[in-house]
Amino acid sequence: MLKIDVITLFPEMIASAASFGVLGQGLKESLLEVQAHTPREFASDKHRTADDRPFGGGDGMIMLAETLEKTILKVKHKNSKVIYLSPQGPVLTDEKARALAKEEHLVFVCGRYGGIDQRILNTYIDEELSIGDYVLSGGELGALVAIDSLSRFIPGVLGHGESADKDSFSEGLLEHPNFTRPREYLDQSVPEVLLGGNHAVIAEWKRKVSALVTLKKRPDLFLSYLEKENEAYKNLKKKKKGKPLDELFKFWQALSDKDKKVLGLSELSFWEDFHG
Ligand code: 4HQ
Repeated sequence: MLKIDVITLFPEMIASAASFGVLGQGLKESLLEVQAHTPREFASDKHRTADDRPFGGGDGMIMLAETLEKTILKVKHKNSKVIYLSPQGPVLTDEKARALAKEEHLVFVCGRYGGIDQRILNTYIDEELSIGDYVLSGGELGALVAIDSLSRFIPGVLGHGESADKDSFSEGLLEHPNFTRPREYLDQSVPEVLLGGNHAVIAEWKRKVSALVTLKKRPDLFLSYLEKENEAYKNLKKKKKGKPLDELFKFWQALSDKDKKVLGLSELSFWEDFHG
C-alpha cells in the first residue's frame, strides 16, 4: 500500500481536501494512506515557531531548517521518495502521476510563500515537482493535486468500469464530449452512433472524436499524438487503412453538420497547418 506523508504548516488543509470523491473513498478503503505532519511539533519556543525571515531580506517567511529536518527524519525511511513542491521542478504530467503511484512511500514537503532553507533541499529532497507555471502561496495545493492525480492509478481507487488507462490522456488525447438523457435538449441531439449498441463502433468513434477535439483545442498535444500514430502506421505490414491524418480527415468529413455542431467541431481551421 502506498503511504504518503505531507509536511506542512497547515495540516488541516490536507485531510479535508483529500476526504472527497474517489480519493476519499480510496483512503476509507485503505487503498492508500495520507497523513499530514507539522514541523511545529518540533518547535521548542512557546510560539512553536517553524519559520523565520530570510537572511539578506526579501519577501515571505522561510521554513526553518531544524524543525523541518526533524519532521522529515520522523517520517522518512530508506525506501522513501522525498518531494518538494516548487515551480522550479519539472511539471507534473499524467505519466509522472502514474510513476509516483508505483512508489512505496512518498513524502511531500510543502513550503509556504518564501520556501524552505536551501540546506534542507540540498540534503533531503530527492526531487522537485511543479504543478504549473504560476505561483502558489504554498506547496499544499500542489501536493494535493499530485495526490489526487496519482491516486487514480492505484488499483481499486476508480470504480467499476472506470480505469485510468482508458482515460483519453493515457493516449495523449483529450476527452471527447459526453451526453446523457434526454436525447434532445436545447435544440441539440445526441449523436446517433452513441444511441446504437455497437460497442466497437462507439469506441472507434470516441477515439476519433477525441483526436479531433485535441487537434482543435491543443494542437501541441495533437502533434505528439500524430507522430506516434504515424510511427505505428509505418511499422504496419498490411496497410488496410490510409495514413492516420487522412483517415481522421475522412472521418470528420463524414460527420453530419448536426453532429459537427453538437461536438464543437464545425470549424477545424487547423487542418491546413497539418495537412498542407
Ligand atoms: N509554490 N507547483 C512557492 C508553487 C508551486 C508550483 C510552492 C510557491 C512552494 C514555496 N508548487 N512555495 N507552481 O508555486 O508546486
